[in-house]
Amino acid sequence: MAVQRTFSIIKPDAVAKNVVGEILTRFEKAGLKVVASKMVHLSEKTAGGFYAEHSERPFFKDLVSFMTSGPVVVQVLEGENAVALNRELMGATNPKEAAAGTIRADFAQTIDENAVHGSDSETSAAREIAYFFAESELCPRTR
Ligand code: IDP
Repeated sequence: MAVQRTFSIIKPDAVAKNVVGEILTRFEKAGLKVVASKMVHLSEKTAGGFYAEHSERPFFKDLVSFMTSGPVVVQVLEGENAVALNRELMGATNPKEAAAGTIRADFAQTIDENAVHGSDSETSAAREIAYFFAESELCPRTR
């Protein structure tokens, strides 16, 4: 399996709970390397644009409102099979259905405030990384 990059957001609920470090530790312990990271407070326009594919869904307004309710930490994770590995570490979208030991099972309670986002494919990852980071902000970890 080739080395991949994926995009991850630690959402406002997890930032407010002060578990940014614990979540990043899970990525690192699983072998994913952080190759870019920053804290941002999303505007409505940025959050709405990021979740544009959900714009017709009934939960869209609440999703944008939640994602702009406080700062998030966005990062690019690199490693073998990074897209699927990150999704596995995150757990199911609904924390109530997330497997024990996953980030959402341990740090989230509800589907609308579910601690983390992770790209669902390599194509989404490339689009999402470019949405938040300039190429010059990505630091290859070759050592
Ligand atoms: P994912 O984050 O696991 O990839 P998506 O289906 O892409 O899940 O949905 C994006 C985000 O929209 C979810 O993480 C969640 O915050 C929110 N969301 C998805 N489905 C619902 C729902 O049925 N009610 C409320 N919020 C939802």
